Formats: sequence, structure tokens, C-alpha cells
Amino acid sequence: MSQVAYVNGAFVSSDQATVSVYDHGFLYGDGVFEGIRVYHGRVLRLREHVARLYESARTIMLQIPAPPEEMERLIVETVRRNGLRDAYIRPVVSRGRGDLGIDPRKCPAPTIVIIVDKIQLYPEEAYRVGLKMITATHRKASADALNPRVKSLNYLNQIMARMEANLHGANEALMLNAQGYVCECSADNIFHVKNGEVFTPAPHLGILRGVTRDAVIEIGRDLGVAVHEGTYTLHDLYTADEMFLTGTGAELGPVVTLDGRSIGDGKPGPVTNRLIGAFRDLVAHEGTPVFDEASVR
Ligand code: PXG
Repeated sequence: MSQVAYVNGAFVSSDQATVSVYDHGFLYGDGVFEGIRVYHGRVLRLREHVARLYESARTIMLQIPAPPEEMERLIVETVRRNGLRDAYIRPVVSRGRGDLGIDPRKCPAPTIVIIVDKIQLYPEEAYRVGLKMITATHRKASADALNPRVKSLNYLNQIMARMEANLHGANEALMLNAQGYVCECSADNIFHVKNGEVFTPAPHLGILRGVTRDAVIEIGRDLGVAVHEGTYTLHDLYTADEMFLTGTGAELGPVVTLDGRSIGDGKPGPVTNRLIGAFRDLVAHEGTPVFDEASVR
């Protein structure tokens, strides 16, 4: 079914939505984006996602021609026009239309697109029995090449890793940084559990600082579980009791094998399941209401 998308000031049917072939987002991946979720008619952590969008844009010197409050309003309005109470939102801001050279000075106006649709990243079954993961040979781009903190339209590094996962019949690929430390998955953050404590790579190692990651750190601490942000190797992961990934699209997904090794007893573990339950509670109560009746439920 066709959805409503926002494109440069107009709401259009997503079937008919177009951007120029000269758009530098298309030609060079020059732009930034976000992935946001709507649960029960409320947008989860809208302010945090929009703040990250503007931070990504700032680093690549892309001036978004509207203040963040206006972007928040546009996002909510696009969801409202779609009428979906549970959905995935994809705001994209590209450098805009230019010529065939890379020079961004040739692009006078950014392109702003907001897409709203459904998303399911991994099969339902994977959440029940757990995800299979491999470590990619492709390393994360280092922060001095293309900082992973910037959620840019350049996803080829991560896509190369995901293709490795596909070739191995795995659901996801784990990525290491150039020094060999654990960073994150191709499109999700990674956590492991050992002796009842939770561990996740620190942002300075070169990861996208996920909004879901931050929410899980918060939830864990609220539950009285120790959560550490540090530097970990594959050995730490192979010998963990439990593992899970986090992302807006993926939510919390238990990981039960990594590089052919079972993690713990090879089943989603108790700490993971507890955090999944607490995350479900959080999305049932938090968020910016889209529809008038959303606060009533
Ligand atoms: N790391 C990377 C590299 C990501 O792209 C996350 C972590 C999780 O961040 P949030 O803020 O969502 O908790 C992401 C975001 C896909 C897909 O199709 C996934 C993302 C973005 C775009 C597409 O799998 N994940």
C-alpha cells in the first residue's frame, strides 16, 4: 500500500515521490539520515533522533534550512498523515541537487525527505530462537576517515559487512575497528552479558551512538543491573554468557551464535529477556503523541 511521504515542502504519495538524478545524496551519498520508530501512536525519542540528525549535518557542514523544532513538527505531521500507529520513520537530508562534480558548493538547497512505513529487519523466529552472527573482515571506517558517529548516507562500509553475513547464512555481521576492538554490528549496536553485568563498546572506539543503545543503558541501570561502556575483544564476546544487539529497526535482538561458537547455552538469556521486557514497557509509555487520542490509549 502506498504511503504519504514529505518531499521538499510537499506531502505526496510515496509511489510518486521523486528526487533529482543530480541529487548528491544519490550521486555521492552526500547527506544524513535517521531511523525513528512510532509505537502505539507515539514517536519514541523524537528529540534525541532529531538532535543526532542535526549533529550529523553539522559535522558534514550541511545546513538544514529549518530549526530542529520544525523538523520534529514535520516528522509528526508525516506520521499523522499516514495514520500508522506503529511505524518506522526515515528522515533524509541530502546535499541536494548539484552538478556532476562532488563540490557541495554547487548544491544550493538541501533535499528533505521523510518516509513513513513498516519495517521488519529480521525474521520473527530470530527473536525467539536468537540471531546468528559472524565477524566481518571489513573493519569499521576509522573516525579520521569517516566518523561513524555521523549517520551519513554512505553505508557501503556496513553493507559490505552485511553481505558477508548473507554469504555465511548469518543474520548480522559484527564489525571491529582497525585495532581489532569490537565496535558494533552492520546496523545495530552490540551488548554482551557476563556474570549478570552488561557491557557495550564505548563510543570513542568508533561506533554510532545508538538511541536504542542509550535507552538500554538507562533501562539496565534503572533495573539495578551494572552496565559498563568499555573496550572489548572477540574473546570477551566468545566467552560471554549472553549477547544481544540493539537498534531502532531491530529493537533488542538476542544473539546466540558468533563465528560458529554458541554464546552461553545458545539460547536467549535471562538478562537479555529482562531487558527486552523492560524495553517493551518503555515503548508502551514513552513518546511524543501523534494523534489526539494517543494519550488516552
Ligand atoms: N549502528 C549503526 C551503524 C546503525 O546504522 C545503529 C547502530 C542503532 O542506532 P539506533 O539509534 O537506531 O538505536 C544503527 C541504526 C537497516 C538499518 O536497514 C538500520 C539502521 C539504520 C538504517 C538502516 O538495518 N540502524
